[in-house]
Amino acid sequence: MNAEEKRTIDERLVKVVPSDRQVEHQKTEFYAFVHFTVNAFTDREWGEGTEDPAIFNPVKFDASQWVSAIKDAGMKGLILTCKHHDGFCLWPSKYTDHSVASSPFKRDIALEVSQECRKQGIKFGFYLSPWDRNSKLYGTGKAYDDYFVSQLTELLTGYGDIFSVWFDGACGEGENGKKQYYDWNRYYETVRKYQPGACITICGPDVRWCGNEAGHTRKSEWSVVPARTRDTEKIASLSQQKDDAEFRKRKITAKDQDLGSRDILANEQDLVWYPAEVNTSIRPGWFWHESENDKVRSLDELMGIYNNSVGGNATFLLNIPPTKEGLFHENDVKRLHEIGEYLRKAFSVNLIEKAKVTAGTSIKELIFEDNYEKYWCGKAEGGDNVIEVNFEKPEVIRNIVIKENIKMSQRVESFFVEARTEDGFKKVYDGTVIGYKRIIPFGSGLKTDALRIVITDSRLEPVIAFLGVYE
Ligand code: FUL
Repeated sequence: MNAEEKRTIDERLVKVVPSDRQVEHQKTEFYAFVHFTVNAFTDREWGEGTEDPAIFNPVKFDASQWVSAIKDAGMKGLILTCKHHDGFCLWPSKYTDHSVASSPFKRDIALEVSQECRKQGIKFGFYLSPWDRNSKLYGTGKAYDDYFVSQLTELLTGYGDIFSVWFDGACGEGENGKKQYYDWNRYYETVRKYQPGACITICGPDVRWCGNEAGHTRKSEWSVVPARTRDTEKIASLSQQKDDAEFRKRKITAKDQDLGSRDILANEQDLVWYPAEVNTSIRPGWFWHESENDKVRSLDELMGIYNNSVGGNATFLLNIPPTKEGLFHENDVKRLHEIGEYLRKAFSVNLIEKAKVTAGTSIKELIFEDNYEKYWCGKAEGGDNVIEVNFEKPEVIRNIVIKENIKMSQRVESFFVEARTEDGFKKVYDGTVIGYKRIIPFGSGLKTDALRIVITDSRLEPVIAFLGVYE
């Protein structure tokens, strides 16, 4: 690719920018998934849909315990499984008896959680499984879609502002000959109508599944991707019902490693802003199992996922399953507290405050505050894009944070970081993309009195909104 071809492609790529709802969603960064249904009482991961609501009785349920614990972890949102594949509703839906209303517990869990979120300044969202193993209507086509849209509307209109509507792609193997082709567009219109600020996630146009449930992340996560990437989960959900020809010939899967490099996008006509969300559980299962109380993942592992997701141009959705009593288990609460402590310490003292920051001239004022109003814009034709940070005396650095102004697209393709040593500047990190945020951890610390961030390739001018260097 020569310089002119590159410029032509880049001009097209940087025109792709996020919607306001996508910017707000990305800023949520780290938020909780809460998987709760009859499964907590049956020790299962997928309920059958035949469970008696009488078994659902979380006697100690306390929304404030959940919300306080996730807030303590530094999370900014909560997504509740209001209906999982078993069809049991955590709210008293008018359209089915298979809900909390038929349980001895009776209370509207979705309402109590959404109200507590609002009270504590946490965004609320919900997971609503299209696959429903309880509903007699499932597999009947429009009648089921009507049912689904009615339930969706209840959740979109009765529970305040919703930041994420999470549509799951799983739908089993089309058991008992039941096949339901979801009317996705109708679902999307319903969400847009009642909650225009909500992102429609996974089987939806706003936020993309990262491709695994283990917490693995890509080295280079791009938010500008081919428009047809939006269909991969919808098509995959069909494939689970039948060996669909469209599915077999699809070229993009959520597992592909490169979704958005220049080479991949060069021949794509339609492009979209479609950022990734990394979803995984704090334990092996999505739902609570007594046998997993001692299998809560380590702080190290979870912070590794945090750094690679929030700090790798994605968001991080971490699941914490309540016990059958309706509380988060003490081992999970303890880990959430440790996460919060770690994050508060890791990102509290920004040494930039007392440094000189230059790129030719001083740019400190432009990249010190974490916002998109002030930013530093480099040069389009490489070479000169070096940000230099000088401290008065050597400092011990544990984390560097760099953010692009994503309102002007995702531009940086490659960069590296150098630190001054007794023998001059030495490379300490080799990076690819930045995007919303790049976190560069230095473990026990890097001692230096000067840093250089050298942007070696970018789509037109690199636009850096924030730089943080933390002790
Ligand atoms: C999957 C579901 O089948 C799991 O039970 C879980 O809800 C996970 C987040 O999505 O598709």
